[in-house]
Amino acid sequence: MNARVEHALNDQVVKENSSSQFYLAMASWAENNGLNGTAKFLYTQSDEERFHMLKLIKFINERGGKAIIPGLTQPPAEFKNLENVFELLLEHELAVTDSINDLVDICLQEKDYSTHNFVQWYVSEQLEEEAQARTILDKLKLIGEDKGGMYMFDRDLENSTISVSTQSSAGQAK
Ligand code: OFO
Repeated sequence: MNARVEHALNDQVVKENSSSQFYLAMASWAENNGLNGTAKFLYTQSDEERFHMLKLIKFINERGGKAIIPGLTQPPAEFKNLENVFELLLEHELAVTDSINDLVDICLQEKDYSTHNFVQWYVSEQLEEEAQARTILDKLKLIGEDKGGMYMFDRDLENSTISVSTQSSAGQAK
């Protein structure tokens, strides 16, 4: 495997790992603040990010590279409020998108078209996740301080079809 591509893929492993830990911390915070639907959604998101990491690890190893398993970084334990959680989540996703775009660029520069093809799955995933985070943030802005609205939001997120899209992408991964 091309060394520069291998290095970039391993960098992406680190990022997916940190996404998983970050969303796990958000899920735990939500659970401790009575937002069980949001917690369920974020626990699923965290699992999803771990799955993204595993998909990269397997790809690197199957292509003759060597996947490096990263250590865990301590994510924050406290968040200001739910809006702040999803603002941070969107900000994080935007940074991951930049990193995926860099990866695409490196694949093209190195003429590694099969990795380029593999990475397209992550390009679509990022589009979906950014759109999802923006939709949730818009809803939270509408709700503002309305406690009844927040109750409904949390209940809706628990039953959200958003988890359907994450399951279907997990299904593609094996
Ligand atoms: Fe890994 O999908 Fe976003 O970060």
